[in-house]
Amino acid sequence: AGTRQDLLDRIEQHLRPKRFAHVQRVEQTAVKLAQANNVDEEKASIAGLTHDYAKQRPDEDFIAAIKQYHLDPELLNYGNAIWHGVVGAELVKHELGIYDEDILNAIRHHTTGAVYMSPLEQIVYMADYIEPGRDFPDVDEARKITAEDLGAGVAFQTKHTLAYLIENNQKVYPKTIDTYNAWVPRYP
Ligand code: DGI
Ligand code: FE
Ligand code: FE
Ligand code: FE
Repeated sequence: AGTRQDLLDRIEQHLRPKRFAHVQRVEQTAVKLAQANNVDEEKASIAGLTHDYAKQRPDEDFIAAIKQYHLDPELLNYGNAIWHGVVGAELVKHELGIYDEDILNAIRHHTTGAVYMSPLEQIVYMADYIEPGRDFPDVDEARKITAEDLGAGVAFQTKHTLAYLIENNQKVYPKTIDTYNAWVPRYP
């Protein structure tokens, strides 16, 4: 137990092959961003591999965890898109035995961002967005901005994600709006 291979095996057990390939690309991208930003590479590796650990769990597992771990009941009004990070971090903690709060916060905040994000949290948020398998119109611009300034990358993603949600009439999680207010006006 405790080896990298054990962790990979346990993650692979919970993910379909495409999702497992994604988390390995996020790991590689996160490690590169860690090197460039003086962040612990091992934490970047573990957080990248585990960020979507809970993505393919049934809704019932999240609902049970929200109750068991006394998370904000308001979460019950959302769904997998929000749960797999915020609630998923609790499953990573209790099932995989990862207790590092910086890693857990990186998982918690990887979808919505947060007002305060540590350098590791910013790295996982960005690695998920720009990993080499991502293909959307602005991704090359996002990669370039993130290579120059990690925080500017966070602002770029936050703005584009919120615009996308609004354009598609999707429900916006209030913390996503808080992230927008904290980050986007800082990088005009
Ligand atoms: O899990 P991934 O697909 O790798 O990526 P992710 O966890 O960053 O994003 C999952 C989805 O969540 C993505 O399509 C954008 C969406 N999302 C982000 N913020 C919000 C949101 N969806 C809703 N409904 N509300 C939000 O505030
Ligand atoms: Fe995710
Ligand atoms: Fe993301
Ligand atoms: Fe992801």
